[in-house]
Amino acid sequence: MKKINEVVTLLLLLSVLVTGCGSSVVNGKKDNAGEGNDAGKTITVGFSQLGAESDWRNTNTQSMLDAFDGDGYTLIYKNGQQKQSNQITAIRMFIQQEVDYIVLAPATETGWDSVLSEAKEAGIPVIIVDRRVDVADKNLYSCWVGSDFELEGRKVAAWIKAYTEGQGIDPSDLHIVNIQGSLGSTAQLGRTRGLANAARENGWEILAEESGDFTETKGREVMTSLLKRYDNINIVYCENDNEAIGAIDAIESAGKKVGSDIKHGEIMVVSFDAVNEQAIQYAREGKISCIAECNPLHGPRVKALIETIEAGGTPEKFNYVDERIFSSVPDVNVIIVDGITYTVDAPPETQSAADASSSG
Ligand code: GYE
Repeated sequence: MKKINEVVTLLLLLSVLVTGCGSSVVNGKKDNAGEGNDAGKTITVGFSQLGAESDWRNTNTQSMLDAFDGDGYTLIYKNGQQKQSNQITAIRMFIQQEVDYIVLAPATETGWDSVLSEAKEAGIPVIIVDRRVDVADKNLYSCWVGSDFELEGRKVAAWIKAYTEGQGIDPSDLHIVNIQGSLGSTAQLGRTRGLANAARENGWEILAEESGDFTETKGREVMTSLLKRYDNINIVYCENDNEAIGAIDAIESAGKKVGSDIKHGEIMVVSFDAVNEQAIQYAREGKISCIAECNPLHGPRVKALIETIEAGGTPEKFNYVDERIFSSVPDVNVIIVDGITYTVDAPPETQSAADASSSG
């Protein structure tokens, strides 16, 4: 019996040693001790992604997987399938697994107080990525990185204003429908606010605001029903590219033409993201008149934040990404928002060109 016990102890010891050594080699790559990690330490990151609703989202997921592939990191990825309850379950699982960091890309802003308190009690730092969380105690998370969604909306609104003024179109002749993103998400709230405020200030008519849930299918469905309800729509503000692709399909199927010549009956489509290749192509052709870029490549940014914390630093609480605005309509070269001038760029030639020049 004593002998068996000794063998078991030896085996246990061996397995601990093997796992210990394994921590310096993850996914076949050497641990990168020079970049903020302690030599030989594997950092485990639990990433709760909200879903896979759009091309933006899939590119964002890939960026995270790539950034944490090797170099002393292990990433546990969980797809929330568009449900906050799944994300809450994932976070509780990460807490049980005693991960080193939790990265959360939240579906909606509200409803995170309890689970983030649990993470805090467990001493696990939380980094929020993309959309935001609205929690009473901001200390429940370390920091956030993402886009200024309201600014994106204001940029598109500024472009609409500059373009239509240049065309001599009376503001009261703008009849806009807003195909919104998933309701309650920061991207929806900001983009909707950006348009709604501009419409009020300029005297544009917003005929309807309806959610297309950031998907092509819903975008098509919502646009089809809006075209039946209103016969004077001349601007369609889609809160992402996938919705825009669906909406364009619906407009063309109804026998109408998309484009910027709204004085001659075309229906103008504007959008957000510039990630989906089809949408960028539509922007080159003028089927989408203007796209505000929303940059999904947050993997390396999240990694840099973790490295700052690992090195004993405190990252900035809110980290914004710089973004551009694209149009192939020649009339508007610059827009001004809050006294800042943004040049309006030609849509990128390829998706990789868009990624390559996206820094910030
Ligand atoms: O614009 C949309 C995605 O939160 C910025 O979510 C993100 C938005 C993005 O589904 O395509």
